[in-house]
Amino acid sequence: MKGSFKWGLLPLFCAFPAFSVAQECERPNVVLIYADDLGYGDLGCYGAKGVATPNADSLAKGGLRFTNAHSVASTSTPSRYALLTGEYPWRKSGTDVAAGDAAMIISPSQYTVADAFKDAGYATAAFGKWHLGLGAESGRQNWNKPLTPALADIGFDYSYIMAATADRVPCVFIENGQVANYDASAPIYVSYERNFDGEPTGRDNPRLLYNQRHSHGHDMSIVNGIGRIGYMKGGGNALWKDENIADSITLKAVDFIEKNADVPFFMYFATNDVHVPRFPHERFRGLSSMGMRGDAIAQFDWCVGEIVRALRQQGLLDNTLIVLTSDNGPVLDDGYDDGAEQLVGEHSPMGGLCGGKYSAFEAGTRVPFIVHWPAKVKPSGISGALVSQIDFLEAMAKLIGLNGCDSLSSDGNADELAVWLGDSCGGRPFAVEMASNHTLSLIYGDWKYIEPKGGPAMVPWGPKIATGYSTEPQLFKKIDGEFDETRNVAAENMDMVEVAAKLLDAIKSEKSLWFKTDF
Ligand code: NG6
Ligand code: CA
Repeated sequence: MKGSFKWGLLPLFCAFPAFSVAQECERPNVVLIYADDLGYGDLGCYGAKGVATPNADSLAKGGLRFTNAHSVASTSTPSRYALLTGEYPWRKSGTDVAAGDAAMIISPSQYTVADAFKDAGYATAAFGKWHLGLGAESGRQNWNKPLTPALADIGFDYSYIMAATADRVPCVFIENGQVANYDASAPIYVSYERNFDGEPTGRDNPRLLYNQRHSHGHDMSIVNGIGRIGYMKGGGNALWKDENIADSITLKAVDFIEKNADVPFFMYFATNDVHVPRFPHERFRGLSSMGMRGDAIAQFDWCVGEIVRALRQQGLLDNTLIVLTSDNGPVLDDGYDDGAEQLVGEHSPMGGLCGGKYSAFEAGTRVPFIVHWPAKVKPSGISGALVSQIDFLEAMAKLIGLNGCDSLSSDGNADELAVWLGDSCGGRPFAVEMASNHTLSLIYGDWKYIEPKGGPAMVPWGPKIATGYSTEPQLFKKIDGEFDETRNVAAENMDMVEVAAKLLDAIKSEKSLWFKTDF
């Protein structure tokens, strides 16, 4: 049985008694703009150098910008899983970075944020990067037929997505569970085990990599002159061109906004930018001083601008809640020779923090987080409150008048909505994050604890990123408002290590702990 939310006392109205009657009558649209690998320092309003992001900056100027917001993991699949379900990814096996032929990771019986919006009468849609699997059985999908289960089974009325990532096959868009623009003359076959006879690979045919060469991995099938992870055959006219991905998903999203202007809607808009392969459209080339990675940030910002423009054109901007954030922290060389390392210059994608994508250190999960809703959220706000994407489902359910979880307990907390909207500056007492080897970190007040688990000090397969892994407990203290992750103070503060370890154990063992403990 799928879980559901109980209706609040005023199901048709917003859950805020402070609202004016006019606002109560009209629940907001919700647009989640979910960037990929966009670092804490990658937007102008977070101090970016070498690239301008006027559209994201103007959302920050017109809304509330958070400086201590976290994704739930430092890689994509687990972060997305947590955001959509409200459950920590480490509670469920199979939520690590998914292959392009992974079966659907969120079970149709699980309650998702899309289900919540649907229950509240919203139109729902997902665009762009999915990376949470499709179909019933890994590696057994027939890509030439409708795939089930797909996004319609977890609450999305409409979807136009990439099955996994741009660097993983199959390199086609999936619209409502079927390959978009399907080309019957080129049936699609996918394998993550072996190549198909006669198909070139990046490993054996480097001269066919005319658009971008790999630096590590990404040497299997070649699509659009770029090597990928995994093998595929066919696709024909349905194959995407990397330089058009941002345009394709944005056009579909704008179309959705226009078609649903008269009903409340929830839109999950997950960009490929700024994930690898970074191959922005020609018109963005050279807009930054940082080569492809910076230009991909400019392209991301263009997408933001187009969505805002469409909302404004439809007269919807005032009563649309936009949340702009990222699935995990940044990486420079993530497997392609795109000049990211060489051209980064003065820019700090990590915003000066330690670590990056994959890491247990702060830059792994500290992400940009901007909330914009002119009808409700005051402009030009900056909040240092500790917030986490784990609360998205609960906060959204509260926003739309669903009140309390019926049959599922969640790791999120609905009351955080007040923080997200700037009505409270409290924030979470703690946040838990997962690094790529499943090391958990706990932020608790002025302390950050990284549990002892062990692992290499640097990401071992290519990216030059410190992992934060250790066999010893690590404890970092906030100094001048920021954790000093260069100095492990565990030995001098064993009492605090004990408190943090105990709290983390308690969180691991009980979902509803939040409601039972007085922090
Ligand atoms: C890694 C890929 C990397 C990226 C990452 C997932 C290699 C060598 N590296 O395995 O390029 O795809 O997985 O990134 O294959 S995420 O943002 O979707 O989690
Ligand atoms: Ca990512």
